[in-house]
Amino acid sequence: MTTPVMITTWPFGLPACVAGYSRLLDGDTALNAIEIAANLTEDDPEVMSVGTGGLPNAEGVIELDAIIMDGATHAVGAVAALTDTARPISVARRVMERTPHVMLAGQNAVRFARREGFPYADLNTEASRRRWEEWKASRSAAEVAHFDETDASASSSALTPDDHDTIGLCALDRNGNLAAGCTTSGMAWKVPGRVGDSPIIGAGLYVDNEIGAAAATGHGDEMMKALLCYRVVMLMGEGRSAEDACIEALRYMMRKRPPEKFGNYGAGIIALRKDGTYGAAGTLSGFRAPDRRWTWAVAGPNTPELCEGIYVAADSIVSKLNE
Ligand code: SD4
Repeated sequence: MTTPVMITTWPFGLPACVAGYSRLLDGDTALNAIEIAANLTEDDPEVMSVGTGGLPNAEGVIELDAIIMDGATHAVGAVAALTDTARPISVARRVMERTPHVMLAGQNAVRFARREGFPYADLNTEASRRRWEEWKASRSAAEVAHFDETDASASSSALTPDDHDTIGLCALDRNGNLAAGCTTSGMAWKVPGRVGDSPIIGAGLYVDNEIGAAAATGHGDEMMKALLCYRVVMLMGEGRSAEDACIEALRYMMRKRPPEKFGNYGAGIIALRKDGTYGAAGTLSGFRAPDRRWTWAVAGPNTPELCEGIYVAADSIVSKLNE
């Protein structure tokens, strides 16, 4: 019997982490734990970056990206730019289980969801609509996920902690099987039709049941250029610890796309190895504002807890930021 573990991105992921972990303790599969946990966050209107109540695109429409991957079968399902439908990760799971395909997008993903019994849902809440109206009136510039001021002491006035944060989840069940999920409303005020890294296999997540799992959050347009999660899992396969693999993958990304040159973007990855050890890392850029720390959640035998960092720059590793 394997000791179960569940990890998620961000503090708002903690309740989902705990809920998923309790399913794992009950003997449920990693795949079910991921879906149930992700649904909890997707249904929470207070989380304005995932599912219902997420921040909309530039036209005020909420477009959701989600993916789920089952280590036991190496199967994967995803939806991109899904509108008017709650629980996108469950639609993604149906894509995985009921079609021969990996991803459905846009209006045909919506049609598929309806056929599978997912009803129409107005995803906007009063708060998400108000935020969009405010943005529309001001059209303030810095509305891109995890771009931060170059001055480490400055907090971007346009960013708040709830602007854009994907929940990424990794789980290890009692049978030693891994699964992962990733679900988001993506960048607020994005160009309609824009799809981020989250629903892309290898970018938003990756699982190899013999090695481990990884899931990501941050500036998807940059992160997907490095296929971060695939890279993390392959590095763990070479014997790296989860944390080392995350650090190395982020360094690769920053060598290819230096934040100083391409915008001070942020990226964070969580990783869980087959042996139950786990770790994470985030970029120093994009996550150094006082209100935007890289924090992730773990539920395991001696937890749940929130962990901060570690932070990676091209030339340094910082385990924690000074207050
Ligand atoms: C995206 N990666 O759509 C997502 C946004 C995100 O934390 O993760 N924000 O690019």
